[in-house]
Amino acid sequence: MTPAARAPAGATSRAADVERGTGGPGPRRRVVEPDPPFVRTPVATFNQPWAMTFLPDGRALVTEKAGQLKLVDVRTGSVGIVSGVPAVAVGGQGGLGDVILHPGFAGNRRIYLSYIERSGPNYGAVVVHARLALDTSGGGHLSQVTRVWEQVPKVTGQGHFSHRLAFDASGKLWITSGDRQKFDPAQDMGTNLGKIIRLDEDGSVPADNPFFAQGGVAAQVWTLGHRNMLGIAFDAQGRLWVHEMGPEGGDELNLILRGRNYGWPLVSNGNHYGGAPIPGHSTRPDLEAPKAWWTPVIAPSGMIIYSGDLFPTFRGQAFIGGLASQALIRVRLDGTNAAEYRRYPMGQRIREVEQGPDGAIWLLEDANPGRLLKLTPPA
Ligand SMILES: [Ca+2]
Ligand SMILES: [Ca+2]
Repeated sequence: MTPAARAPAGATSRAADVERGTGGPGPRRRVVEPDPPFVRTPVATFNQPWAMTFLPDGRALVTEKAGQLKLVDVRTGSVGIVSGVPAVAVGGQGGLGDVILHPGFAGNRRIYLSYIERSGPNYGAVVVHARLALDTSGGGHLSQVTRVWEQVPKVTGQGHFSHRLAFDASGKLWITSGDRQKFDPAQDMGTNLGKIIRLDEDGSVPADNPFFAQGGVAAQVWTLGHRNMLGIAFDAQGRLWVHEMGPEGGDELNLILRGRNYGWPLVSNGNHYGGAPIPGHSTRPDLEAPKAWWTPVIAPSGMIIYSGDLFPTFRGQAFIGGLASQALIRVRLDGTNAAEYRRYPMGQRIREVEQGPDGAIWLLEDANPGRLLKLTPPA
């Protein structure tokens, strides 16, 4: 068994200096950061957990791929069940996916879920909202389940759904829609596969979307040319960052700009599986190149851009969970540039990264049992 918690042995002697700007003219302050800069504490376990989000009361919702929505009291580790989740098609990379709160959750109790739906031999991601009622025994129930979006068309196979969700500061709903391992749909505006989607909270299409005039599913599209995007986050300036899995090499972190084409499958900094070459991003300056990329791959599966107080030296940096890399990848964002800064081995595939209300960082392991880990500064 893994130890319950691991102290950063020799943290002081192996301390790494981290530079931090003072925000004004004058000498930069030197801030000493322990290495690693956090201790990890397991809090609960789940069956292949996929995503989590915190409620205003400090508890958290956790999705499990097999279709269960759980409510965890992170102070005690006790876990309850939220019933009323729609039937989910489980298999391959698909099942119950992301969970986020409506920006007005405190008043309307509305959450958003993504999951996979089957139609005959075909599959596709759908997004619904629902009203969450909590009971007094540590669980809850969903009602008024209402569909807001779906992948078009449903196709065979159970990979590359993406289906990560986020709200921006203006209340628009963002959805990552993967290429479903079908390649060409990412460049086909007759589908919403391989795209980043921007909608109003009820699923209607904002008239200022870049392809609104084309109608159909094209009107939903903000950007195209994407592969499999499992992390989406806004920075403090409102810039949208999305990471995507490359094929054999070429994982990407992209800065998302209105109406742009991010190249898949025309260009990639990786090759097809088996080695067949794909032209690199540098061959097509008309297509948006990633701000950071990884070969060998990290298999990025979830991301936050840190904004809390508990880790002052983390602010404004991205933290990405890695599946194949079994690591937490720390990326420095400098305006519109990005570069990996540190990599922390976690010994398990990391599926989800979340920031708690007190600034702690929370991770979900992609396993059964998969642990919920709390990362806090060393004492
Ligand atoms: Ca989350
Ligand atoms: Ca690309």
